[in-house]
Amino acid sequence: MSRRALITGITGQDGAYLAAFLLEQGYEVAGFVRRSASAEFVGARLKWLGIYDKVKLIDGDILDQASLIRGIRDSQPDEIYNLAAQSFVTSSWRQPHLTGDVTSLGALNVLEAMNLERPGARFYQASSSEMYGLIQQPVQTETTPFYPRSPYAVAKVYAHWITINYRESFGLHASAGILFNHESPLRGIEFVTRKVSDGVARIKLGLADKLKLGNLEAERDWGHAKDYVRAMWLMLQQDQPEDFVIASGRTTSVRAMCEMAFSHVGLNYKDHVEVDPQYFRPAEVDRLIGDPSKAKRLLKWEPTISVEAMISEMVDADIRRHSHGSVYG
Ligand code: NAP
Ligand code: F7E
Repeated sequence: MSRRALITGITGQDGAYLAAFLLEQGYEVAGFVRRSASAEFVGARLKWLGIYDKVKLIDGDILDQASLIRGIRDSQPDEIYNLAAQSFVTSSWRQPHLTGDVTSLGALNVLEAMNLERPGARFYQASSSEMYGLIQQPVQTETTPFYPRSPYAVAKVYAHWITINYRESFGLHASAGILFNHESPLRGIEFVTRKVSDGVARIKLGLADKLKLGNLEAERDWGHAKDYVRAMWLMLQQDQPEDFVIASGRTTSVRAMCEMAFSHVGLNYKDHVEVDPQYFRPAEVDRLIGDPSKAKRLLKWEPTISVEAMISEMVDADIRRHSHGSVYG
């Protein structure tokens, strides 16, 4: 009999790639979808990957405990991946309370529902490198202290520790993956890599001339979402639940990423990028770089897609998207 997985956040970037990966492994895949007045746009990423009809979508909101309990009872999952979050850092200052509810207490709601209905299942929590914030060590590992710098990151610290607490309190097989930034053509347009790939495509096609960005000196350890969802699954295949840093081990500035994206289509970013202070953050995370040694050693996980290859793929996808007028490629 095939194994069953349940994903919160299945309509997001990672949820879509994870669903595709699990289907390839032979899983039955279900995911929670919250009510939207624009139902025709729900599941656009799943459609782009050609798997919309292969997954079971269950009505549920991470803030609605009863819907989580019902969904877990009905789908009887062997593995539960908690990816749902208000995940855009900038929005977390504009909607701090909502971010706290969804991103921190949402994780608690899923853990509680699992503990009540399916305590033998395995649980994955989507923790984030944003928790390191004002970095306390030059290269961040599983033991580096956290110093969160946004309401989003503070909420993720709660979700991270409540996952560990439920593992230690109730013996749940619950693991947290501390994932560094990962991107793809399915990345939301508000995040900087996708904003840049979309901007490059528009400029190349003559639809725009300038791209306004914030802090070009920020540095991130970027990888590809396809590689990172594989790591989530590998964590749940371990006999013992544990927490892992998933990163490439290399950091790139926003400026250097712009240079990669524009030069891919023969343009110079200096001719098009303008700094606009409206995109500066109240508190910035200047530099992140992760050490994935533990994941390499225990999970045998390795990233396979470089930041250059990923940015080129994203620019090409956005050029196709603008040429064909489709949402995702
Ligand atoms: P994303 O594209 O923003 O997707 C977020 C998902 O959460 C969407 O499916 C969204 O549904 C869902 N969601 C939001 N509020 C919800 C609610 N109240 N009830 C149910 N579902 C809700 O994020 P992502 O990039 O795939 O990231 C996945 C997870 O990993 C997130 O928890 C994120 O914080 C974390 N993370 C991401 C990165 C990264 O670099 N991508 C790194 C570390 C950690 P709608 O489609 O309805 O909005
Ligand atoms: O910003 C700078 C910005 O919004 C990256 C989420 O998935 O990864 C993501 O969070 C950097 C920041 O991602 C613009 O100031 C400059 O320093 O792409 P981002 P993020 O904030 O790192 C972590 C791991 C998560 O967990 C989150 O969920 O780029 N930047 N100019 C800009 N950023 C944006 N968005 N837009 C700009 O115009």
